[in-house]
Amino acid sequence: MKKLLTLLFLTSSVFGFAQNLISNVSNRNTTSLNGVWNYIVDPYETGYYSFHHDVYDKQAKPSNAAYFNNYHAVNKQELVEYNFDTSPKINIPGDWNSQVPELKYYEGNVWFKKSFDYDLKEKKRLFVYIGAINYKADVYLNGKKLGTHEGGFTPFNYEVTSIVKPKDNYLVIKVDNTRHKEDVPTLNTDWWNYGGITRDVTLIEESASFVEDYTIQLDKKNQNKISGFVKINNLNPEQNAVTITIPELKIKYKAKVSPDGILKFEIPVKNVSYWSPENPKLYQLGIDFNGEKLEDTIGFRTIETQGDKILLNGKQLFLRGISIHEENAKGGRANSEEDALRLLNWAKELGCNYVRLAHYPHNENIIRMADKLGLMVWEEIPVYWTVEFTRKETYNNAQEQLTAAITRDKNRACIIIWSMANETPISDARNTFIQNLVAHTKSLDNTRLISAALLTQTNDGFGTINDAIGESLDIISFNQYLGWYGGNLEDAEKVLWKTKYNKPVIVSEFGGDAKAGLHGDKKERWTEEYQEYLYIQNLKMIEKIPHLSGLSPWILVDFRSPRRLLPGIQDEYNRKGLISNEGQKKKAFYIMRDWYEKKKKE
Ligand code: GCB
Repeated sequence: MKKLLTLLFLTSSVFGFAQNLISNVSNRNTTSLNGVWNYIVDPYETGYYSFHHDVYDKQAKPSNAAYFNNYHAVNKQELVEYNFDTSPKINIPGDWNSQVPELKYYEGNVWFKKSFDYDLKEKKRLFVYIGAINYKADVYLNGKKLGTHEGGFTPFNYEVTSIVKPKDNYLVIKVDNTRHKEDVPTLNTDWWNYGGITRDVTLIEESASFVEDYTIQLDKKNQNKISGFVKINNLNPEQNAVTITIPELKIKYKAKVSPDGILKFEIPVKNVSYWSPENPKLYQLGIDFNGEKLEDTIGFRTIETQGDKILLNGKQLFLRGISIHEENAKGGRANSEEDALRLLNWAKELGCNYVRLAHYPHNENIIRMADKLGLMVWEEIPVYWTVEFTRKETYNNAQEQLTAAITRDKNRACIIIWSMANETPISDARNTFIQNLVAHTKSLDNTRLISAALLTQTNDGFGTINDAIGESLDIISFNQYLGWYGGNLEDAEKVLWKTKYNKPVIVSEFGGDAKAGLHGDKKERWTEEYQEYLYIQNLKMIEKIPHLSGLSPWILVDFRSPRRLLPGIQDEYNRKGLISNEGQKKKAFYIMRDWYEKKKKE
């Protein structure tokens, strides 16, 4: 067994890939490594490359100069040019831009170190789980490389069973948030490139064989059946019995896991109280395996389209939404439950039953909070504007981010839509890229709807939605900015929309900037009155869009963006929020709230 684990570890460290993702971390036996970490800003990657640019972690002989070795001089004569323990401190999780004033604009390399003790009992296994690092992470424990991970908004984990010691472990992570054309996202985004370890770092302790992942959902075609799988990590064929319990539904289902470690199941159910915004019912679930119980709270609902309608639990509904970026009250990356409540309570106040979490997978806390509060969710990956659609590695990167998001969140009833992309320019390569993502999503989860925020054209008083990728999507979503990037607000009502698809339509974005507290004429840009008028006029037009099934105006709260530089007005904030970053509601907030109030009564 130990040999097998060592082999597994060696394989992963040689190739440096993240291992199978462990899901439902918050209900496992964990130790948090959040808190104060030391950091070293390393613009020249001095701790990673020798002076002739050889990579230290590929050299046979460990170098004391490599930062991941966390070396300390043994006498006063020795030359060592770094020291984590006397380096500055930072809070993890947290981006460096909002915590360290000198690093506000920094894009590059920073090393982080956390020391800890851990008493791992015989036969137990230990994993390091990292919620997200933006963008690239090289992770080392006690000088050994665990792997490299790319993608700023998805979790990953590594087994450290054979490396961890009872005392003085040092976890060292090199984080690089340099932007590259071939990455996902690419060079250009309308949000701040917050760098750092932006989500929780957790140690997970497990037995030799354990429940790594599972899915449990109402069957898409039969509401009297729950189906899914349980996946065991390192199955021992002698101990293969799993029991799934949902006491409130009187379910106690026992079965044996097949030798490949997977149990596929279908369980009949009766009298389910379906999850919905009005009734966000979550059931207590238990998965017993080898004398250990993994718990979760899970809601059951169906989501489907029929012609141009969206049906939740068989009933038509309108998505009263709002778009949200993952930003906290201080202008940094959000992560905590408190951050989630701040944003989602505002969405509720606006009258929403739905949120678009743009433009990348948000943290798990906000997803779980939406599940509890009864807010349906659109989850997205950062295939934003342009990426290198013809490049295979770029596709693989996008697909990996999608896989991690689905693996983490597939048991949350709140998630109803997986979004593949935002405002991507039409080309054959882009179509293939998105079609492949759609096929991949369906292979992992066939219970939810698939969409992408598309671009449209408005000509001669007509708006047309004719992007060919619509064929592959369940919902036709598009962003449009009439009265902000073009078009005449007075005439908004006269603009008529046409689409060739008999599918539900969502206006995934519309809006305009206003500086909270700036007042003037409705024709004066940046004033609250302009934004208010823009909402009034856009809503008159939107009401008439054929097949309209929902909206997510852009955006709930003003957010930081390096593209928004107008002094005295934008000051590095995109001001399209209905609420300012300081929490002040703008006039348009009330227009949208009243419209949703009216919509509720229809
Ligand atoms: C868009 C993008 C969004 C931008 C927004 C804007 O179409 O999808 O990320 O922030 O426009 O404010 O221009």
